[in-house]
Amino acid sequence: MKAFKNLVCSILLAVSLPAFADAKWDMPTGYPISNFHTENIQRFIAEADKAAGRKLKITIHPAGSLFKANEIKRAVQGGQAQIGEIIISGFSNEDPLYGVDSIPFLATSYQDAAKLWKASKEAIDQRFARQGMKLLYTVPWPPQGIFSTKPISSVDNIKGKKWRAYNPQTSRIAELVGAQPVTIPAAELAQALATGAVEVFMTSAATGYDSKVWEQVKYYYDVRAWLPKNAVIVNQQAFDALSKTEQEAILKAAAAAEQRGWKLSEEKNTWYLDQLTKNGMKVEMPSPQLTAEFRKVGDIMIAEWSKQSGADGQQVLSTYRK
Ligand code: PCA
Repeated sequence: MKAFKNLVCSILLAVSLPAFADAKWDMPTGYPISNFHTENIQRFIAEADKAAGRKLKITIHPAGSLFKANEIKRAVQGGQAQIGEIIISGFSNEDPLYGVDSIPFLATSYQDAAKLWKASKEAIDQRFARQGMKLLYTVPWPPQGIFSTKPISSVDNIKGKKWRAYNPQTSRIAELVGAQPVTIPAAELAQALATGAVEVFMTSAATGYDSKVWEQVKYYYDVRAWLPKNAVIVNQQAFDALSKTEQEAILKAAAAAEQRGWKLSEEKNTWYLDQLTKNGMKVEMPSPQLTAEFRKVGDIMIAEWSKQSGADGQQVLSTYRK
């Protein structure tokens, strides 16, 4: 009897859902469905919908399937997608403030990344607001290291190599170390490796795992140079069109997703690193020389950023360093 009742309930629910769902949103993301960011988003969606009384139907479109990663911000701004996930630093050509979390060796631990986010949140919120969007929450990627098909003990080993970049900072690093940068979204990394278009790149163990890079790439240097953040952003008009209950449901689910996501990123990083080893990769600390050379790159980039980012940037740096 209970099973029958449940069945009737779910049929009724299934039939009645579309009629009650007063917001149907599309949510493009750039990363695969099993990535920890995407899993976190799926929980965010489920919680927001539940708290809104099943009135928010948000459909996730992962791995650049609806919009490519670099198109998502504009799609949300223009309302082609109501909500989406982006990597903030991917847009630092628009405004240097978007790139603060991707300056090498400015913030290299979860604790410092959180401190930097606290120091930069207001300025970054303002920038999205000026563009007609609202930032709902951020979650960092695990610390960024160097993946390479060949062993690397100094910057000399990287010179002239095909270097995959995912934001302006990773392109700039390539220039500074004399590699050849080519921008490739995460969703296309495995393919680029398979065709030999990429020999070396910086990213997290998470993306290394997602892209099964061990098929071509044998070395990972755990440099921990920065923790770039993804942000979930919403079109402000779409948000304003919701009822108060729905808005509150989204904000509450977003706050929970931010907390959960930061923890998940840190906890899963160890697991991701283990998977690299298990799949035959050498996971090592960088040599002292490589570390020193990359630190120099970081110093140059901090100086460049300080200049480009003006008074707001100075403010962020001084608050962060306090
Ligand atoms: N993965 C994403 C961004 C940073 C990361 O760890 C990528 O490689 O595109």
